[in-house]
Amino acid sequence: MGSTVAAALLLFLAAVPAVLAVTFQVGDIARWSIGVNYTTWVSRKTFRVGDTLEFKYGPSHSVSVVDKAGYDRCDGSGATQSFSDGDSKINLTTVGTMHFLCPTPGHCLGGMKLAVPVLASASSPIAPSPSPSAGNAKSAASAKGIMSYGKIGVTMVLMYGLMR
Ligand SMILES: [Cu+2]
Repeated sequence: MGSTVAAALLLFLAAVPAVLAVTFQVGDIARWSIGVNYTTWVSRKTFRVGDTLEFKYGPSHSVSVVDKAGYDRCDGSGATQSFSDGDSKINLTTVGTMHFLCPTPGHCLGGMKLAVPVLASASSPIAPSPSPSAGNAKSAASAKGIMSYGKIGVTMVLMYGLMR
């Protein structure tokens, strides 16, 4: 019995990181191609450190990691990383905005540009915590609950004493 509980606990602990880290297929079923609004695609999602972007695309496309200036100008000449294997997985390792574009001439202007805001990982200690006042209100409420249980307990003991 004890070992079953321990095994279940281990399984749970092992499963947690897999649940927290997400792989996003860029563009979903539209993949990485011309004519997709990646600003809209990004706006519907939350990206965190530890997540992965997966770009899937045909042979006419590539993926370049650029800075904001390159993204704004559709200029891939300053790319820090480039991929053209058709299925590129890029880990989001730092907080901030990552910029991508397709360096094939005309494709970035055709919409193949992506700016992904990366937030701190959900398990990170720098993640926002509830405000102190909310925490106090919550503990006050639970203290009140404990007090009323205490009153019921005392009342029952007194009644038991009277009945004897
Ligand atoms: Cu392209």
